Amino acid sequence: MMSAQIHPVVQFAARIRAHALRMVHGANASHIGTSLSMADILSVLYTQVLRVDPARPDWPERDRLIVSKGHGAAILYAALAERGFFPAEWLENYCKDGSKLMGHVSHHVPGVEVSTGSLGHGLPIGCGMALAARREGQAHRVFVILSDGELDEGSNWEAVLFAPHHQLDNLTVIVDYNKIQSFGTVKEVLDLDPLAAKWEAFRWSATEIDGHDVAQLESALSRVPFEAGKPSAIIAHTVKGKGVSFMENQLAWHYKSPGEEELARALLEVELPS
Ligand SMILES: Cc1ncc(C[n+]2csc(CCOP(=O)(O)OP(=O)(O)O)c2C)c(N)n1
Ligand SMILES: [Mg+2]
Repeated sequence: MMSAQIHPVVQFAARIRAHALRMVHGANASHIGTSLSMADILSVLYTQVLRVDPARPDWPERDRLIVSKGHGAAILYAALAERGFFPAEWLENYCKDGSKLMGHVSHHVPGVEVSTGSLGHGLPIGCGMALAARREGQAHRVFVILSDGELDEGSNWEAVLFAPHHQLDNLTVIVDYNKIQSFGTVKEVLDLDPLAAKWEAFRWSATEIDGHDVAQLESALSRVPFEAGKPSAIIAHTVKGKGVSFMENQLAWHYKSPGEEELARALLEVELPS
Protein backbone atom coordinates (compact mmCIF):
# COMPACT_ATOMS: atom_id res chain seq x y z
CA MET A 1 0.00 0.00 0.00
CA MET A 2 1.28 3.51 -0.79
CA SER A 3 1.63 5.76 2.25
CA ALA A 4 -0.74 8.31 0.64
CA GLN A 5 -3.55 5.81 1.21
CA ILE A 6 -2.67 5.18 4.81
CA HIS A 7 -4.79 6.99 7.39
CA PRO A 8 -2.98 10.07 8.77
CA VAL A 9 -3.50 8.83 12.33
CA VAL A 10 -1.74 5.57 11.45
CA GLN A 11 1.09 7.51 9.80
CA PHE A 12 1.46 9.70 12.88
CA ALA A 13 1.54 6.60 15.10
CA ALA A 14 4.22 5.00 12.92
CA ARG A 15 6.38 8.13 13.05
CA ILE A 16 6.19 8.49 16.82
CA ARG A 17 6.92 4.79 17.34
CA ALA A 18 10.04 5.16 15.20
CA HIS A 19 11.11 8.32 17.04
CA ALA A 20 10.64 6.64 20.43
CA LEU A 21 12.68 3.61 19.37
CA ARG A 22 15.56 5.82 18.18
CA MET A 23 15.35 8.01 21.31
CA VAL A 24 15.39 5.14 23.77
CA HIS A 25 18.20 3.43 21.87
CA GLY A 26 20.24 6.67 21.66
CA ALA A 27 19.95 7.26 25.40
CA ASN A 28 20.31 3.59 26.39
CA ALA A 29 17.09 4.25 28.30
CA SER A 30 14.24 2.06 29.57
CA HIS A 31 10.48 1.99 28.98
CA ILE A 32 10.16 1.38 25.25
CA GLY A 33 7.31 -1.11 25.87
CA THR A 34 5.49 1.60 27.80
CA SER A 35 5.84 4.07 24.94
CA LEU A 36 4.74 1.68 22.21
CA SER A 37 1.69 0.70 24.27
CA MET A 38 0.20 4.23 24.10
CA ALA A 39 1.33 5.28 20.62
CA ASP A 40 -2.10 4.90 19.05
CA ILE A 41 -3.87 6.63 21.95
CA LEU A 42 -1.53 9.64 21.64
CA SER A 43 -1.88 9.69 17.86
CA VAL A 44 -5.66 9.92 17.96
CA LEU A 45 -5.53 12.53 20.73
CA TYR A 46 -3.03 14.79 18.98
CA THR A 47 -4.38 14.45 15.44
CA GLN A 48 -8.15 14.26 16.06
CA VAL A 49 -9.20 15.24 19.54
CA LEU A 50 -7.16 17.76 21.51
CA ARG A 51 -7.86 21.44 20.91
CA VAL A 52 -4.33 22.77 21.23
CA ASP A 53 -2.22 25.35 19.44
CA PRO A 54 1.47 24.42 19.08
CA ALA A 55 2.32 28.09 18.47
CA ARG A 56 0.72 28.99 21.81
CA PRO A 57 1.31 26.15 24.28
CA ASP A 58 -0.14 28.32 27.08
CA TRP A 59 -3.32 29.27 25.19
CA PRO A 60 -5.83 29.48 28.09
CA GLU A 61 -8.61 27.67 26.20
CA ARG A 62 -6.49 24.64 25.28
CA ASP A 63 -7.54 21.15 26.30
CA ARG A 64 -5.26 19.71 28.97
CA LEU A 65 -3.62 16.30 28.60
CA ILE A 66 -1.85 14.76 31.57
CA VAL A 67 0.23 11.68 30.80
CA SER A 68 0.30 10.31 34.30
CA LYS A 69 2.44 7.31 33.29
CA GLY A 70 5.41 9.66 33.11
CA HIS A 71 7.92 6.93 32.30
CA GLY A 72 6.36 7.02 28.81
CA ALA A 73 8.09 10.36 28.17
CA ALA A 74 9.78 9.36 24.90
CA ILE A 75 6.59 8.85 22.93
CA LEU A 76 4.88 11.92 24.42
CA TYR A 77 7.82 14.10 23.37
CA ALA A 78 7.75 12.46 19.94
CA ALA A 79 4.04 13.27 19.59
CA LEU A 80 4.59 16.88 20.67
CA ALA A 81 7.41 17.29 18.15
CA GLU A 82 5.31 15.76 15.36
CA ARG A 83 2.41 18.06 16.30
CA GLY A 84 4.75 21.04 15.95
CA PHE A 85 5.38 22.12 19.55
CA PHE A 86 9.17 22.01 19.04
CA PRO A 87 11.66 20.85 16.40
CA ALA A 88 12.06 17.11 15.90
CA GLU A 89 15.85 17.59 16.24
CA TRP A 90 15.36 18.04 19.98
CA LEU A 91 14.40 14.37 20.17
CA GLU A 92 18.00 13.38 19.37
CA ASN A 93 19.08 14.69 22.78
CA TYR A 94 16.41 12.82 24.71
CA CYS A 95 17.64 11.92 28.19
CA LYS A 96 21.06 13.44 27.60
CA ASP A 97 22.91 16.07 29.65
CA GLY A 98 21.56 19.58 29.11
CA SER A 99 18.39 18.48 27.30
CA LYS A 100 14.94 19.63 28.41
CA LEU A 101 13.69 16.19 27.37
CA MET A 102 14.20 14.28 30.57
CA GLY A 103 13.48 10.58 30.92
CA HIS A 104 10.27 11.21 32.80
CA VAL A 105 7.67 13.70 31.59
CA SER A 106 8.79 17.27 32.33
CA HIS A 107 6.67 20.41 32.27
CA HIS A 108 9.70 22.33 30.99
CA VAL A 109 8.93 20.84 27.57
CA PRO A 110 6.54 22.93 25.42
CA GLY A 111 3.09 21.34 25.37
CA VAL A 112 3.51 19.39 28.59
CA GLU A 113 1.06 20.41 31.33
CA VAL A 114 2.47 18.61 34.34
CA SER A 115 5.63 16.75 35.27
CA THR A 116 4.87 13.11 36.03
CA GLY A 117 6.67 9.88 36.78
CA SER A 118 5.92 9.41 40.41
CA LEU A 119 2.87 7.32 39.63
CA GLY A 120 -0.55 8.07 41.04
CA HIS A 121 -0.59 11.87 40.80
CA GLY A 122 -1.96 12.60 37.33
CA LEU A 123 -5.61 11.91 38.06
CA PRO A 124 -5.76 13.92 41.31
CA ILE A 125 -4.19 16.86 39.44
CA GLY A 126 -6.60 16.36 36.54
CA CYS A 127 -9.54 16.49 38.98
CA GLY A 128 -8.28 19.82 40.30
CA MET A 129 -7.92 21.21 36.78
CA ALA A 130 -11.38 20.03 35.78
CA LEU A 131 -12.96 21.47 38.93
CA ALA A 132 -11.16 24.79 38.43
CA ALA A 133 -12.33 24.97 34.81
CA ARG A 134 -15.91 24.27 35.90
CA ARG A 135 -15.82 26.94 38.62
CA GLU A 136 -14.31 29.54 36.29
CA GLY A 137 -16.79 28.79 33.52
CA GLN A 138 -14.10 27.62 31.09
CA ALA A 139 -14.99 25.19 28.32
CA HIS A 140 -11.74 23.28 27.91
CA ARG A 141 -11.54 19.55 28.64
CA VAL A 142 -9.07 17.55 30.73
CA PHE A 143 -7.74 14.16 29.57
CA VAL A 144 -5.60 11.88 31.74
CA ILE A 145 -3.73 8.78 30.55
CA LEU A 146 -3.16 6.26 33.33
CA SER A 147 -1.27 2.98 33.25
CA ASP A 148 -2.76 -0.16 34.72
CA GLY A 149 0.01 -0.82 37.27
CA GLU A 150 -0.37 2.78 38.35
CA LEU A 151 -3.88 1.98 39.56
CA ASP A 152 -2.27 0.16 42.51
CA GLU A 153 -1.66 3.64 43.97
CA GLY A 154 -4.45 4.55 46.42
CA SER A 155 -4.36 8.22 45.42
CA ASN A 156 -6.12 7.28 42.18
CA TRP A 157 -9.09 5.86 44.02
CA GLU A 158 -9.60 9.03 46.04
CA ALA A 159 -9.71 10.89 42.73
CA VAL A 160 -12.07 8.27 41.24
CA LEU A 161 -14.43 9.00 44.15
CA PHE A 162 -13.99 12.78 43.87
CA ALA A 163 -14.69 13.36 40.17
CA PRO A 164 -18.28 12.05 39.98
CA HIS A 165 -19.14 13.68 43.29
CA HIS A 166 -18.31 17.01 41.62
CA GLN A 167 -19.96 15.94 38.35
CA LEU A 168 -16.76 16.56 36.40
CA ASP A 169 -18.00 15.67 32.92
CA ASN A 170 -15.15 17.75 31.48
CA LEU A 171 -12.75 15.02 32.68
CA THR A 172 -11.84 11.88 30.69
CA VAL A 173 -9.52 9.09 31.78
CA ILE A 174 -7.91 6.67 29.36
CA VAL A 175 -6.43 3.60 31.02
CA ASP A 176 -3.61 2.02 29.02
CA TYR A 177 -4.61 -1.50 30.07
CA ASN A 178 -1.64 -3.49 28.77
CA LYS A 179 -1.84 -6.08 31.60
CA ILE A 180 1.90 -5.77 32.40
CA GLN A 181 3.64 -3.68 35.03
CA SER A 182 7.33 -3.46 35.89
CA PHE A 183 7.91 -6.79 37.63
CA GLY A 184 5.06 -8.98 36.46
CA THR A 185 1.60 -9.15 35.02
CA VAL A 186 -1.19 -7.10 36.53
CA LYS A 187 -3.03 -10.37 37.28
CA GLU A 188 -0.12 -11.67 39.35
CA VAL A 189 0.76 -8.44 41.15
CA LEU A 190 -2.66 -6.94 41.93
CA ASP A 191 -5.58 -7.93 39.74
CA LEU A 192 -7.78 -5.08 38.47
CA ASP A 193 -10.60 -7.03 36.82
CA PRO A 194 -13.40 -6.25 36.29
CA LEU A 195 -11.90 -2.83 35.61
CA ALA A 196 -14.69 -1.04 33.71
CA ALA A 197 -17.22 -2.22 36.30
CA LYS A 198 -15.12 -0.67 39.07
CA TRP A 199 -15.25 2.77 37.38
CA GLU A 200 -18.98 2.38 36.79
CA ALA A 201 -19.49 1.48 40.45
CA PHE A 202 -17.77 4.73 41.39
CA ARG A 203 -20.35 6.53 39.13
CA TRP A 204 -18.14 7.19 36.10
CA SER A 205 -19.47 6.43 32.63
CA ALA A 206 -17.10 3.79 31.28
CA THR A 207 -16.46 2.01 27.99
CA GLU A 208 -13.99 -0.65 26.87
CA ILE A 209 -12.19 -0.48 23.54
CA ASP A 210 -9.21 -1.86 21.65
CA GLY A 211 -6.57 0.78 22.36
CA HIS A 212 -4.79 0.13 19.07
CA ASP A 213 -7.86 0.43 16.84
CA VAL A 214 -7.84 4.07 15.76
CA ALA A 215 -11.49 3.98 14.67
CA GLN A 216 -12.56 2.79 18.12
CA LEU A 217 -10.34 5.37 19.79
CA GLU A 218 -11.72 8.16 17.60
CA SER A 219 -15.28 7.05 18.18
CA ALA A 220 -14.93 6.91 21.98
CA LEU A 221 -12.93 10.12 22.33
CA SER A 222 -15.29 12.07 20.11
CA ARG A 223 -18.28 11.06 22.27
CA VAL A 224 -17.06 12.38 25.63
CA PRO A 225 -18.70 13.08 27.95
CA PHE A 226 -20.55 9.80 27.52
CA GLU A 227 -23.20 11.07 29.97
CA ALA A 228 -23.88 14.64 31.06
CA GLY A 229 -22.82 15.20 34.66
CA LYS A 230 -20.44 12.21 34.80
CA PRO A 231 -16.71 11.88 34.16
CA SER A 232 -15.79 9.43 31.39
CA ALA A 233 -13.44 6.43 31.59
CA ILE A 234 -12.08 4.66 28.53
CA ILE A 235 -10.55 1.30 29.33
CA ALA A 236 -8.21 0.82 26.38
CA HIS A 237 -7.06 -2.77 26.00
CA THR A 238 -3.49 -2.54 24.74
CA VAL A 239 -0.37 -4.60 24.20
CA LYS A 240 2.85 -3.52 25.88
CA GLY A 241 5.48 -3.11 23.15
CA LYS A 242 2.80 -2.93 20.42
CA GLY A 243 4.17 -2.77 16.87
CA VAL A 244 7.47 -4.57 17.40
CA SER A 245 6.87 -8.32 17.35
CA PHE A 246 9.76 -9.27 19.63
CA MET A 247 8.78 -6.64 22.23
CA GLU A 248 5.05 -7.33 22.35
CA ASN A 249 3.85 -8.67 25.72
CA GLN A 250 7.43 -9.13 26.89
CA LEU A 251 8.08 -7.98 30.45
CA ALA A 252 11.80 -7.53 29.71
CA TRP A 253 11.14 -4.53 27.47
CA HIS A 254 9.88 -2.50 30.40
CA TYR A 255 13.54 -1.90 31.30
CA LYS A 256 15.64 -3.21 28.42
CA SER A 257 17.00 -0.83 25.79
CA PRO A 258 17.27 -1.93 22.15
CA GLY A 259 20.83 -2.33 20.82
CA GLU A 260 21.87 -1.46 17.23
CA GLU A 261 20.63 -4.66 15.67
CA GLU A 262 17.38 -4.71 17.66
CA LEU A 263 16.72 -1.09 16.70
CA ALA A 264 17.17 -1.88 13.00
CA ARG A 265 14.80 -4.86 13.21
CA ALA A 266 12.23 -2.83 15.16
CA LEU A 267 12.31 0.08 12.69
CA LEU A 268 11.71 -2.32 9.82
CA GLU A 269 8.48 -3.34 11.55
CA VAL A 270 7.14 0.10 12.48
CA GLU A 271 8.20 2.41 9.66
CA LEU A 272 5.86 2.90 6.70
CA PRO A 273 7.07 3.37 3.12
CA SER A 274 7.72 7.05 2.40
C1 LIG B 1 5.01 6.06 42.99
C2 LIG B 1 5.85 5.20 42.11
N1 LIG B 1 6.17 3.96 42.51
C3 LIG B 1 6.96 3.17 41.75
C4 LIG B 1 7.44 3.63 40.56
C5 LIG B 1 8.35 2.75 39.72
N2 LIG B 1 7.69 2.31 38.52
C6 LIG B 1 8.03 2.83 37.32
S1 LIG B 1 7.08 2.22 36.07
C7 LIG B 1 6.22 1.23 37.16
C8 LIG B 1 5.09 0.35 36.73
C9 LIG B 1 4.96 0.20 35.27
O1 LIG B 1 3.80 -0.50 34.89
P1 LIG B 1 2.49 0.24 34.51
O2 LIG B 1 2.15 1.22 35.56
O3 LIG B 1 1.47 -0.78 34.19
O4 LIG B 1 2.93 1.07 33.22
P2 LIG B 1 3.18 0.55 31.72
O5 LIG B 1 4.65 0.73 31.54
O6 LIG B 1 2.77 -0.87 31.63
O7 LIG B 1 2.37 1.42 30.85
C10 LIG B 1 6.69 1.38 38.45
C11 LIG B 1 6.15 0.65 39.62
C12 LIG B 1 7.08 4.94 40.15
N3 LIG B 1 7.49 5.46 38.99
N4 LIG B 1 6.28 5.70 40.94
MG1 LIG C 1 1.00 -1.66 32.36
